[in-house]
Amino acid sequence: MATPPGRGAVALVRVSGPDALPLLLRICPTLHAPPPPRRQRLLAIHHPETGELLDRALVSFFPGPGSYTGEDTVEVSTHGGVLAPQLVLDALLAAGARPAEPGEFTRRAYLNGKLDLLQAEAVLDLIDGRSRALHRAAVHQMERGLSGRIELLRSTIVDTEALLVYGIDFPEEDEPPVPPERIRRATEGVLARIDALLATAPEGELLREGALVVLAGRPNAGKSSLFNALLGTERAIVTEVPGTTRDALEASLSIEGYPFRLVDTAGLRETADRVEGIGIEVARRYLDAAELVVFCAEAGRPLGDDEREFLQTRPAERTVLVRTLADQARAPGEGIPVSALWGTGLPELRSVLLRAAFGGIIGEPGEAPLVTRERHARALRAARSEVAAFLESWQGGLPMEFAATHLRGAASALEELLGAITPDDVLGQVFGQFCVGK
Ligand SMILES: Nc1nc2c(ncn2[C@@H]2O[C@H](COP(=O)(O)OP(=O)(O)OP(=O)(O)O)[C@@H](O)[C@H]2O)c(=O)[nH]1
Ligand SMILES: [Mg+2]
Repeated sequence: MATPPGRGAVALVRVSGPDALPLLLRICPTLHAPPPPRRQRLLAIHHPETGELLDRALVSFFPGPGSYTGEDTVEVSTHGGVLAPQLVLDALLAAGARPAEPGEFTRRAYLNGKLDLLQAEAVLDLIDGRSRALHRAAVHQMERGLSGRIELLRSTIVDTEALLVYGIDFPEEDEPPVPPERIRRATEGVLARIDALLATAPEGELLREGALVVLAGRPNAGKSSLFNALLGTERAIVTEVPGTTRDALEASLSIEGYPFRLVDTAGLRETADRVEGIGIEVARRYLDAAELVVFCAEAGRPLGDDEREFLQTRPAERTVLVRTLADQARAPGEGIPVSALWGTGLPELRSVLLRAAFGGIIGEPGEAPLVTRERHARALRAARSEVAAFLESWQGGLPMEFAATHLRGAASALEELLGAITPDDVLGQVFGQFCVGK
């Protein structure tokens, strides 16, 4: 089943494999010959054993290898809802099909060379992504943006290796066939390009989960009001009673298409109240995990010792001081003045958060490839350390044969990234995240 269950105009059931066409013929008794490829036909679908009419559906046949999976594929667009698609699926199973595993269609496409592993992951991001920024990165990656870069790096490394091996095989040549300068330049260029890709990894990976932004400060500082103002809805309870928020509240927020997870927390103070104390513990755990902390202090009053200490113990580049209730103060003091009541200062705060969380990659997606998964970063780091090890042993005068093995190591790390040689458990991990039917 390629579409989610539930009420809808149409649902799509797909079959892939060498028996796709015979199975179709079994559930469409009015069809006596293969239908013309890649054309839709309206056909009656019957149960192969009982003969019961189940639906009238649009059916198309995609012969391999020109299909998504590279195999013969049949698509049946039934009426939507719960029953029609399920009964058509049951009919196909009765005719001899078996249910697909999660991600099996894309896995087969990958195994049949229709896309590489980076593209397969991009398909997953396109389906699961909730932010425009991740969508742009996924579309770019599906068009082989990252794959192209990785292939270029790999071929530079393999070419360099070939030059060295040539030198090893024909040592008696007077003229050294490989100018050392050329090797040095090529490998240093590879290092620089790997570093540029790796530099996008921390922010690229945030595109998937969203950057965790935690609102913190004393009770009554206006955290919940700011939370609501940023979200544009009255999610959190706001009162003039200090200690109103007890539990942490989390919500998704998009700033110019970049994903954030915004968290409102209990005000920080010494308390004898057991419930409030637990809430403050929860707040501290969020603070430890936060990408960014927005520290709220009312405008127009000097910061207290507790507040100064908080600010001093946190990394400055990941902490934003805002002065809340700015509509009530003439001189707000250090920090970004905001008024949740009037909405003033919110555009400035949004833009500071956007730059702090995604500054390194803003404007990049669509043009430059991004590293969006830990798997990619790991492979790139492995390739980088092999290339660095090569340079070191080569310049240190170690035997060529020995130095060259590092280049082989770097090339295979990149091949694994593309999925050219990939252990089964990696494949299981990648495709296990897919929904059934993709
Ligand atoms: N005038 C004005 N009042 C505000 C503003 N923001 C919050 N307040 C008031 O300040 C009081 C406290 O606001 P909350 O948002 O509940 O503060 P909090 O930091 O979440 O408080 P706790 O949950 O107790 O930690 C409420 O009476 C709000 O109406 C603002 O921008 N302007
Ligand atoms: Mg609150």
